[in-house]
Amino acid sequence: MNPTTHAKSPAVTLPRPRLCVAIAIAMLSAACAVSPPAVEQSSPGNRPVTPAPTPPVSTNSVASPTVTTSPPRLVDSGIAPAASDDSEFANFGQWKAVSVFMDDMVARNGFTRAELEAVFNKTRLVNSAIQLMKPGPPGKPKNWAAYRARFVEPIRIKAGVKFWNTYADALARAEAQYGVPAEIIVGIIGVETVYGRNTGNFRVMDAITTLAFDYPNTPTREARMAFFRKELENTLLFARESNIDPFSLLGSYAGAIGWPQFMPSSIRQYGVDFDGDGKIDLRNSPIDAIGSVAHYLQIHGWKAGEPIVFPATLETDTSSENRWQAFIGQGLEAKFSLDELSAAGVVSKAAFDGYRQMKFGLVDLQNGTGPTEHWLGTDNFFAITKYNRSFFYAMSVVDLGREVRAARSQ
Ligand SMILES: [Ca+2]
Repeated sequence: MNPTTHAKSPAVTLPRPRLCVAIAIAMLSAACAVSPPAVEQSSPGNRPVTPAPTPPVSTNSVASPTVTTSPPRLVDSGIAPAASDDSEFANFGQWKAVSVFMDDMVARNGFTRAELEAVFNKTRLVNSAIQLMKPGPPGKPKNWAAYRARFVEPIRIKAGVKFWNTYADALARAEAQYGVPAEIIVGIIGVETVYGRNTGNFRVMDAITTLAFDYPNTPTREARMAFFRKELENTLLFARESNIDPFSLLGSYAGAIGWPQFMPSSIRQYGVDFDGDGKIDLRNSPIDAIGSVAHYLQIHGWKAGEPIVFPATLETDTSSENRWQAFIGQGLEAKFSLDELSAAGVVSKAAFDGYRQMKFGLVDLQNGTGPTEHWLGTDNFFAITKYNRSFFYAMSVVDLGREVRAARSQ
């Protein structure tokens, strides 16, 4: 989900609404990507409108302690990071759509109009966020080998070994608690941000507000703006719940935050205070990032101890009549039995040897003009695609994690 990472990524294999940045287009990702489920936490907005029963009126002049039960307000620290250089004042507070949004936040979440106007009058429009969301030029054919080479390479592997050694205890604890292997957590954080190196320096308020109200003119513009307005709501709620200045949040051009590039809604739903300091901070706490990634995958279907993906070949002779083609592009889930796959000409000896009862999905990794690779993905493989809706992404995570583990054991 890292904007930087994604922006550079080659074509992705699936159409995506993305999680994070990924969204973007080109690529995008996680935690981001996932469209946020309904917010489950109780928020001030869900509190009863009726105030608590009024205590008996005191006849003396001592102030009643109950007078201080005002709802939490957004923090204005006055020391928020500077906006990015390519941003500009856009007077968002005067935009009609922003005004409608503010009214909605007042009605549903208990913000005051005044505090929201104060925020949007300081929010800036990020030109590069708009540019980066525009579709790229007609692409070359998707190329798994080229994509993989960007993410599974010596610099990232070396950084992964260092990361694993530094945070071995937290990784082991996350694996024990959530059932997600350390190497998968290591793979995701490496692909996302090269272990915290590329987390982005855009003010999240600026980036998300820009995309929520001035998304480029693409076929999916309305849906994308709705997505970012939901993220904007979550940004404001997260800041208020965490008692932090919303402008203190920094992230990618798409608003993805920290080492794992979580969108604000994902932080609120899946973020974990894994270092126990009382707050979820995915930008400054790699340990919180580790716990949050593992929790995210667990919630999205990771099954402890089960395999992830198996190499497969296809029978393209006349006897199978290429019936395997019916299993291409069948969504991001493992829903086919080995029996029905093999009847259609999909061969995977490793899967047949030990996992006859599992369900699989057929994964195709196109290699430009070269031959396409095929694999059988399990629920665990598809859990990774919930982080970023791309076969290329998920396979890169698996491969990087495995390479880091191998390098670490040498
Ligand atoms: Ca923490």
